[in-house]
Amino acid sequence: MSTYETRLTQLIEAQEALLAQPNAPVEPGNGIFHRYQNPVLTEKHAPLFWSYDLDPESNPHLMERIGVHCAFNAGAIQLDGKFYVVARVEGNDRKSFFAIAESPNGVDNFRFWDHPVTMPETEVPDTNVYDMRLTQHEDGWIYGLFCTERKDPNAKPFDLSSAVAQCGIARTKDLKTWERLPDLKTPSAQQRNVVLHPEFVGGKYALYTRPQDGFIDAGSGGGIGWGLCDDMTNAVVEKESIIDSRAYHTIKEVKNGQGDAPIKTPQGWLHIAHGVRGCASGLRYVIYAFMTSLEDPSKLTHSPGGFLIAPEGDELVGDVMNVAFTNGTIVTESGEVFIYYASSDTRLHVATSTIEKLVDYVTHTPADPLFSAKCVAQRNELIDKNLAYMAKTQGPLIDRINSLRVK
Ligand code: M1P
Repeated sequence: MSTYETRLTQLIEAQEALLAQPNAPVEPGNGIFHRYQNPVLTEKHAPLFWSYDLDPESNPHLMERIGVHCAFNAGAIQLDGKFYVVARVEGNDRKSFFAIAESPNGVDNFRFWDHPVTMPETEVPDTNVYDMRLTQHEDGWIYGLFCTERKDPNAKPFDLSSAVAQCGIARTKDLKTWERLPDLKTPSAQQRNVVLHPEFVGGKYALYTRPQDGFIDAGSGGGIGWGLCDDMTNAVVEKESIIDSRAYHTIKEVKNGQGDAPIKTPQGWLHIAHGVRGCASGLRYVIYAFMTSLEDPSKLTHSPGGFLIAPEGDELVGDVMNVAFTNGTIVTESGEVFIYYASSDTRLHVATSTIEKLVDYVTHTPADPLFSAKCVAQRNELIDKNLAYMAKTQGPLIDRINSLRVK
């Protein structure tokens, strides 16, 4: 066999095995959601014909020509019973693009479509596009809101890092053909993590924003914002108000951002978001949840303390360490919730739960008391409740818990 044939056989076999690999929940989990054994999407899921020239005449060593580096932060949607994610795929050249992958069950067997998304541009070319949120709006369109990043026109001559982030907007009916609309205009210098609410509010489109002064720093901005606009074909938010603020010494001290569009539940709009804090190893990104009112989606009603999902194990390592980030969820008719989250800007995972469990979590997890002494008091309240319950209850399981205690 030639080098070409040997390598092609190895590559095909490795990819076939990866794509066919079943995924299973990791037990026992924490009762709120289940993690899964394997990521659902990685750079190795990219079709071989995206990276290799498969013609032995022009590529006798079967070398990669245009490498795919990672596949992560994905928007998500269910259409006709199938699960689709629109992933942020990054080439070896650092540029991201969008690509759709589909799965029959949402947890494994994700396969990319043959071509990435061809996203039309506005008059100002996007240097980089990423983190699309898909919203099936009641106006009949599926909107994709994403970050469009361009070089800062005011950067000093040798500053090749300063950038401006804004919200790009596109819409589609089938995920195949996309109509690009003008970028969102807001009072803020920069925007990232903008998400469209799925319903009209008072006859207007409603948007979750994330005002920020600089490309990385929220500065005087930050918090999850809220604004209304008349027309998505020329989207302008004139006034932003903050519905979920940053707070000192919490998981969202430095910045936060809405994940996917909120989920409508009988108790309120359930939001899954990300929060960022600083630490000695840099920024730490975790996923958290909160709830807003059905009557007024901009009114915070429940704010459980701490994170819902934090990066752990292999998830901690990647291109940008210590990151759990989400911009895609799918809710099935039966109330199952698929939270697509990426780890360390490298790969995509799924966590599954149900509306019932997440509402229970959001409505029964106490808020962050903000001070250590108050956290101890909060925990002691739970401990005392449990010890009282264990004292008055008998049975083999309670006996086993008791056997684990210091006597
Ligand atoms: O690198 C971590 C994340 O950083 C950005 O998120 P935020 O705007 O909250 O800082 C985004 O670039 C995101 O894609 C990335 O995962």
